[in-house]
Amino acid sequence: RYRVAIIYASVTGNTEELAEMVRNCLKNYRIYLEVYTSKSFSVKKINHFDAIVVGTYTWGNGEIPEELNDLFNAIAYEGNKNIVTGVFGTGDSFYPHFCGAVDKFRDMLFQYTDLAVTLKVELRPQIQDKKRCRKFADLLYKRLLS
Ligand code: FMN
Repeated sequence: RYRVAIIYASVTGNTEELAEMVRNCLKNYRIYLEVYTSKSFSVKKINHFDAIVVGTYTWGNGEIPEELNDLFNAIAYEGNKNIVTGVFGTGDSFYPHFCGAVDKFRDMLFQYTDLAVTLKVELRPQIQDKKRCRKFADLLYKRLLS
């Protein structure tokens, strides 16, 4: 079984809810799944996983949250093309850089890992986002198999 980690940061709970949705969808696959907040995850463990899924909100002017900087830098530094990755996030389209942190992770993960999938959600995830989460999980798993 593949080892998969979801690592997320959330202040007001939107990204946490989305992480829960993604977790529920990934449960349907034959994987070992572990869920961490950015604070509970040690970046030394990155290479213990076959896939890493990052969940992020967006701060400032399209910025990555402070508490995800270590993870961002560690993944870029390790540069492991064998690790399958995905990134999901919540944001507010009121801001000029909607889910800017997802874009920043996407560009880095594409360069340094085997990026499989991304997902952006407006604020709190809704029922209709479940379908998008299922697709997210499916694309991630398919990349693990390929
Ligand atoms: N959302 C964006 O899409 N782009 C932004 O640039 C952005 N900047 C923000 C700046 C501040 C000061 C605050 C309070 C929110 C900002 N947001 C932005 C919205 C949050 O990313 C959004 O509310 C998110 O769902 C919060 O996630 P959380 O509930 O997991 O903490």
